[in-house]
Amino acid sequence: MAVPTKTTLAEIYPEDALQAQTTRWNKLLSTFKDTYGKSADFVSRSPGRVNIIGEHIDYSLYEVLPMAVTADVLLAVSVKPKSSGPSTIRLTNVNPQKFKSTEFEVPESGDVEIDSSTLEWSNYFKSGLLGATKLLRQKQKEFKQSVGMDILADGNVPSGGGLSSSAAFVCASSLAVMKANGEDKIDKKELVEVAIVSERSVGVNSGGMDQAASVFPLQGQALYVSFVPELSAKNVSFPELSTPLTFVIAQSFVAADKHTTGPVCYNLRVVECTLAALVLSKIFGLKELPSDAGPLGKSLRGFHDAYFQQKEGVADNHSVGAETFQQQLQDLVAKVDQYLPQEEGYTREQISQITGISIPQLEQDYMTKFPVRGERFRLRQRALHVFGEAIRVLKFMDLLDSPPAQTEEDSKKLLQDLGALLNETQDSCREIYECSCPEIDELCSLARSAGAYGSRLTGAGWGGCSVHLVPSEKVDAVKEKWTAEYYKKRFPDISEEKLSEAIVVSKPGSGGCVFEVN
Ligand code: NG1
Ligand code: MG
Repeated sequence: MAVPTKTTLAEIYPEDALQAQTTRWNKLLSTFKDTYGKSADFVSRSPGRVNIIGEHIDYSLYEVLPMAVTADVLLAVSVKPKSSGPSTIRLTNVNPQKFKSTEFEVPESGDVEIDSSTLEWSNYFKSGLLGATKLLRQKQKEFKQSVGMDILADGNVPSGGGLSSSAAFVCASSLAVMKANGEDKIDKKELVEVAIVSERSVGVNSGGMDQAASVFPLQGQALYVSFVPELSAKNVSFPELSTPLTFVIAQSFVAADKHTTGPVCYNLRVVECTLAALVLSKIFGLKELPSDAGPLGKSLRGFHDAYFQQKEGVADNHSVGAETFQQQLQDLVAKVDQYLPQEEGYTREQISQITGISIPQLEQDYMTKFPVRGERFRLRQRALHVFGEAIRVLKFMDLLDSPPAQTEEDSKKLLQDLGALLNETQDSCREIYECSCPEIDELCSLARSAGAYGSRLTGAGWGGCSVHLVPSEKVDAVKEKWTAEYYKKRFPDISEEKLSEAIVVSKPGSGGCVFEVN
């Protein structure tokens, strides 16, 4: 399916957001004119996302269930005529104090260089450019380098806030470059794949959920994303209930900057999961694990499928039914419990001994491109979380599929069951994946005490955002509780404006698009 081209804002945003968005877009287009002395040709747009369930399992290639939010990145673009020699890209932001204007040349080779040791907002554009350039080479025989572009960016997804501002920016960038270079029908799947790989060139060993959630969704629906046997996505409707399903998102205002914390947080988790897969395959005597589409080429899902194919005689584990798959996961939880007993983690020496791979080789293959720091790798805990979380996603999907609730009581029961799964995810993230933080834990307990059915961190964690399933009649009570006991206590000088940004009641939004300016 192709990324849609839209011509009115009503096709992009829900009704209650239209007025504010119209003001924002008008300002973007008029600032573009003031900055560059001409009109923009088009705007590429890609939203942030909130993950409903399936945390830290995308890079292990298990299914996840995010949804797009209304907040997004807009890139207003004017395309320069094709010329010989290097082409120039000018990049400015509606918030020039925070995001400095830059200008750079695309060399004739087409490949810009990215210095991933610095945290530069233009790096995210460059990574999108790099990815799109590769794709354009496949599509257009003669293609070498992108045309020049003048760009004005406006993003309102909070950065470091767990709503995936980075993926929104990278997707909007790749989309802008594709469109500027003459591609009018851009395949959604190709764009997502390009954006996933692109984001890794900024130094984060990203899964793939965020980019999928930024591109695929249709207005009003969540997105079930699968990574094997290949990337695919299914739009998911929420059941109609007498008390509508409402997700409330609350910022912790603890910035979780993956760029600096990567070696001990996000990237370390990716390595731990990969090492767990290697160790488990060795313990169970599997033949070489297949190289898969995961960030480090080997994954827990790869181990999972190989185990049942090689040991239990399943012909193709990708085609077993949901029920069998859930049983397999239960089985794997029990196996991890038995065969990976070390609570204190595994040293490099121990991992090397079990796998028969030398330490330098392990470091070279799994810890060099994205450096990590850590003496012990908590394989037991990480694998338990991943298999357990994959089970919760399946249970959540089952509940969404269950027959329509007949009575008020049925509705309530469904919401409670969904909420209980979210709470279990939070417990697992806090206790065994160790990716929560005291502030998020506090937001969750406050919400539950004010009537939320389920509360948890969303996104990478260690700060950022939280998501809560709240019955609509309790939304105000939950908001009041947070305001009084979290925001005003921790940030006594917080402005009303900041407070209004802190809490968002979000309906599922629509994915990326191109908007033609006429
Ligand atoms: P955030 O930090 O919210 O963008 C990250 C990863 C996801 C996924 C989640 C955890 C990137 C771009 N995104 O999300 O792929 O692994 O953490 O579920 O790295
Ligand atoms: Mg991100």
